[in-house]
Amino acid sequence: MSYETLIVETTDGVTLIRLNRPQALNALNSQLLSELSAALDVAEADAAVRCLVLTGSDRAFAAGADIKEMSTKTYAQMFEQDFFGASARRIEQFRKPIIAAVSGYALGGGCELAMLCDFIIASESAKFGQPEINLGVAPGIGGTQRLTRFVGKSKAMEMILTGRMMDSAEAERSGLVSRVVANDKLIEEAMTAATKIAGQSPLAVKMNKELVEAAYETTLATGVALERRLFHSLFAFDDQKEGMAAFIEKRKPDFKGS
Ligand code: DAK
Repeated sequence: MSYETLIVETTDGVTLIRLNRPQALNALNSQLLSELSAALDVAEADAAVRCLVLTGSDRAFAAGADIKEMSTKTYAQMFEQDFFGASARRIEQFRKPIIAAVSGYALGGGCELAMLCDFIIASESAKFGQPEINLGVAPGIGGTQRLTRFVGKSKAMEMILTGRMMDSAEAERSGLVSRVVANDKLIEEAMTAATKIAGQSPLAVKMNKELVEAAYETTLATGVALERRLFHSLFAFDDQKEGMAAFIEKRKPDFKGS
């Protein structure tokens, strides 16, 4: 499949997707988001793909939704087209892990896109923000909800109401990103993490992902009960026998996804 706004390559079970609209700092327009959904469909259907890395350029992960595309839209058009709704749901429902590797600006829809991924690795140059207030609007792909869950009410409220950006050190301190790496090591570090995930049991990976996601959607008691059930169910798979036998025999496991 070929794309105009993405560069997609797969190596050793990991698909690396690069947002590629450099002239607009990777601003998210309808074409880019529909190509991203198509690339996710391809990756979901391919059993050889076990993990994804989503990245941008050194200068920008994505500087937000494309303001030039959005500026003249009417309420009726936004509502009727369910603007960005389908693309956001496609990412939310993607079952394999996606790591966001963020350098430069991750603003507005770009920050929201990074937060839709399963975790974020940032480079030292990363800058996160929800500056929609400066345009007289509000975040529209979950920013008010997800940023608040990541960094707490006070910091989220300040960032969303003032449009202030957060640098990578602050983003790590406040729990928005899992870690910060040198600018020239970003892709290498993200690919190393993704390759590690790609070597695990794909069944166990999906169940672990679902369990961590459930922590945001359920009560503690319900989440813990779900975890116990899924833990039990993992004993139905050959991969559990293989993982534990490999430990006992002091060898590397060979997970088959069965
Ligand atoms: N959209 C379109 N073009 C953009 C852009 C954007 N978000 N950000 C940058 N560009 C373009 C610039 O217009 C410029 O293009 P030319 O003028 O050269 O043609 C080029 O990228 C380079 O940008 P600058 O010249 O501005 O570069 P600087 O280094 O000076 O500044 C900057 C970089 C990132 C600080 C600045 O470009 C900037 O402030 N950009 C806008 C950031 C922003 O406001 N982002 C939030 C956008 S609003 C919804 C879903 C989602 C959303 C809304 C609704 N629904 C589901 C309903 C999301 C909304 C947003 O994300």
